[in-house]
Amino acid sequence: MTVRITNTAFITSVYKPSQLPSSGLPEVAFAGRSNVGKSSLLNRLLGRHNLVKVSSRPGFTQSLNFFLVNDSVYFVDLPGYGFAKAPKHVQQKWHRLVEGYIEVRKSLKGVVCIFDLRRVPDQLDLDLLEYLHALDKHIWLVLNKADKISQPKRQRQVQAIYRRLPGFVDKPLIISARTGEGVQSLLEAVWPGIGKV
Ligand SMILES: Nc1nc2c(ncn2[C@@H]2O[C@H](COP(=O)(O)OP(=O)(O)O)[C@@H](O)[C@H]2O)c(=O)[nH]1
Ligand SMILES: [Mg+2]
Repeated sequence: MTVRITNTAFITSVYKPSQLPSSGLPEVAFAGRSNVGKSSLLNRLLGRHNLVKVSSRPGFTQSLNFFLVNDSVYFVDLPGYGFAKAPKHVQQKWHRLVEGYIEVRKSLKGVVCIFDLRRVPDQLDLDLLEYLHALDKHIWLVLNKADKISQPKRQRQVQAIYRRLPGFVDKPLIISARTGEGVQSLLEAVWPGIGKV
């Protein structure tokens, strides 16, 4: 199945759960550590450079950004987690906002979790996967920045990451938001899980 994104539009930014738009459409959220390439991936998926702002203050942007895709699905950009320099109140706000969305949103079909192919997942990454699994949300795991690793090293790194992943996670897709590698495969993995096109 070839999935083609024909139109996209920015809909709204949500700063607290009470601002969530009413939704009759299925949603897919995108989660990742600050700097993992979430905005770059979304821009590439949506085929629009800079539709999703690349933040100059990583870890401080605390909003859910809703994009309407093909008039049928919302892609929701979640604020990045794990930015060490973010003050405690910012981290608490992250939890309130993200959990207040994920835990109540019936139309949220699943979450694309973006990890860095060069890093072995740590406890914070694993906590995210466990949290989503406990809430019965589908997880599509992708390993980004593949272009930064030479082919011979890749397989070893992929194995090291696999070993850390819980059994409920499907085989991750290897992608590069920079070169576009794997991005169409991600779209085609996600689409059937959303419902109608
Ligand atoms: N080499 C490489 N760099 C990337 C890739 N994806 C993102 N980046 C870079 O990583 C940095 C953070 O990207 P950004 O999309 O802002 O990350 P976010 O904080 O997760 O939204 C930027 O300098 C991007 O250009 C990728 O696949 N390969
Ligand atoms: Mg970003």
